[in-house]
Amino acid sequence: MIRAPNSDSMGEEAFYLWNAVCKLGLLMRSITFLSAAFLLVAGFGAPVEAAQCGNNSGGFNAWKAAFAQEAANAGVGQRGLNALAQAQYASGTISADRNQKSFKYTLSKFMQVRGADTIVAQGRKRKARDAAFYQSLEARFGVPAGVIIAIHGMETGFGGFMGDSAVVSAITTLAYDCRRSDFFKPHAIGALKLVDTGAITGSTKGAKHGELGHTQFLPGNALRYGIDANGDGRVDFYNQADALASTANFLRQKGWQPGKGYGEGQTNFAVIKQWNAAGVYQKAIAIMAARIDG
Ligand SMILES: [Ca+2]
Repeated sequence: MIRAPNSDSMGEEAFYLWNAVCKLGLLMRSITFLSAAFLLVAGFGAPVEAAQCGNNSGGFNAWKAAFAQEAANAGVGQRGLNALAQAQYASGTISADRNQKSFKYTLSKFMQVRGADTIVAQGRKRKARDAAFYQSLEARFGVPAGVIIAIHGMETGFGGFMGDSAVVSAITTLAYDCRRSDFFKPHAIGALKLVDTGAITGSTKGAKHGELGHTQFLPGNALRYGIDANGDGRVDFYNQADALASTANFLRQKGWQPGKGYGEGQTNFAVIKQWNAAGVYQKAIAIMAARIDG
């Protein structure tokens, strides 16, 4: 049977779709309301309107139905659309987003708080232990080991903690939330396309803003810069080789110049700025990288 949607969460658009679903009820017995809504939107040419953002969970289901049309138009396939249908409003992501603290530390305080000395010490060991791998990254992308290792250490403690929020739910919730919808929508589309390719599933976990894997790529960047470095045919941001090669690829595509310096004021420092917008973060990466490479 088709389950009636929760009236509390039904917007005008969802109501329209629900009526249409009821008319087609005999056809739709075995599928859920949302799947039916997606089929109508994607398959039967229902009117297209931009998905309406919201500031709480109330409009999320109606938004998902409308966003499915935008996603389909952007090339998202059935697996991605199914993951969207199953996405849950991520309250934890929204409270984290509302309470985000800006980087107000001085550089030395920031480096202390983030454990820069430990990252450098561990990073030097990692570089020595896996020298051939980091040399292959530099040969292919031009980015020295220290930069990749410093980012890896800073983002997840070398893969020690990669997050516990469902990526598709987190990123679609941020795309729905009115605050920064335009910024997150392309990443939501990216996440759904990653589901299409098999790089992630609807239940893959990441950080609060949907960042993925060892170096915490936002999904749109993951889709664009992802590399299958271990040759298993799949881009997997939870595989260290894939994630680090993808990070080097990101930096190269953003203009990294092999052989040029990356310290503050040098050519490649501008590329480090593309990785993270916070000034203290950028400087900390450059300093730690030089200590790892030195
Ligand atoms: Ca792979």
